[in-house]
Amino acid sequence: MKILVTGGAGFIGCNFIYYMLNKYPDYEIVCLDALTYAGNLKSLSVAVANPKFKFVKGSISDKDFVDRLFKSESFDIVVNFAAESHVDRSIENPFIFLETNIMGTACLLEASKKYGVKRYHQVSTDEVYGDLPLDRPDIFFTEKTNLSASSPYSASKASADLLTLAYHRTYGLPVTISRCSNNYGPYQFPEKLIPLMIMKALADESLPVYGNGLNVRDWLYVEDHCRAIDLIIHNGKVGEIYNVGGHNERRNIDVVKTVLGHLSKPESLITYVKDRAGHDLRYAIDPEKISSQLGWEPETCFDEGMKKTVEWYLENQKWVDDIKSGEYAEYARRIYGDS
Ligand code: NAD
Ligand code: TDX
Repeated sequence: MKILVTGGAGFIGCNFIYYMLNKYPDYEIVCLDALTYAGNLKSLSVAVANPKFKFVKGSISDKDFVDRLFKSESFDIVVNFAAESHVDRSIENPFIFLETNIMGTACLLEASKKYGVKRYHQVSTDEVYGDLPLDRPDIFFTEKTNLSASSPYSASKASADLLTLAYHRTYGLPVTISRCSNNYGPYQFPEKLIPLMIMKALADESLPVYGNGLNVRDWLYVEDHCRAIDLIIHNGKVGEIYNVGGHNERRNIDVVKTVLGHLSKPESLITYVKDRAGHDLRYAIDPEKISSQLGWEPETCFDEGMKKTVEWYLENQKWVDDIKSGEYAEYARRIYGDS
């Protein structure tokens, strides 16, 4: 079995690569990643030493390059993690999100069709459903919830989902889609809430909480997401969407206080700042389908996951310092050149 993992130098992709190399020592894994600001080759340093793993630098939006790669490698399965993933950046500059998340997905779908991959899996997000009201804790996103994206990021992800389903309906491409809630864990780029707050608390800097801090996110430890994707690509039904989440809703302010608690830092570091434009109020996944059909359940509870995450960041401060200094970007240029 040969699997293409795109975006594998990013947070969830690199966790997925380690998960798959450990679980399936006979599988070959090829990682395609453009090494944008969010891609870090150092996250894959252990994988690079594995003879079953290969790293290829390139963009999923480069149609000819993607075509050549698919022709030469004959992939059985494609798992597309590659994306511009940060909502705040999409508000600043939407166009790169459209280029990567929509056109990049189109290039992968086209090559998957042309070279007959057995499964194309699109890693999507619960943000495609928009948001839920704070005063209705009884309602959740199901796979049948209407698409209602709020940000350029989520609109680009929703577009990619529609394109993926269209390739199934029109060309018979064997696709699946997963829509997961907020992930946290090792290797997450420190622009996202949890690692940002860990790094700022460690430096005794103020912790910027958007608006009133009452927005709710549904947090899942990254390894549980990886296990869900593994189950879907092996046992999921072609043409289907699977929501992934562990019924772990938290208000942002409570997540930030949990981080401070783990680091024994004072709550006086919290600073309320201007709200995010179009800020989604609440995300909450109903995971009944993946649970009943594929037997998936989350294994890591929030307390344990947060403990492991904080410990990882404490033990890997050099990983973060290199990102901050831009050192890893220079390293990647040295290894792979500018192209
Ligand atoms: P990330 O930003 O940490 O990583 C994205 C990776 O994609 C980086 O390595 C980057 O270099 C690479 N990339 C970007 N543009 C590329 C291009 N044109 N060609 C090739 N590679 C490119 O993102 P993440 O948090 O790991 O998210 C991975 C996927 O999971 C995304 O599709 C995201 O929408 C989805 N997702 C994320 C979360 C979450 O909480 N982080 C939740 C649900 C779904
Ligand atoms: O400094 C901050 N202060 C703050 O209050 C940041 C960075 C975030 N927040 C808030 C905004 C959100 O309500 O915390 C919440 C989480 O923010 P992010 O970490 O930026 O995640 P979110 O916007 O919820 O999107 C994430 O989950 C779904 C990922 O970034 C997406 O890629 C994924 O699809």
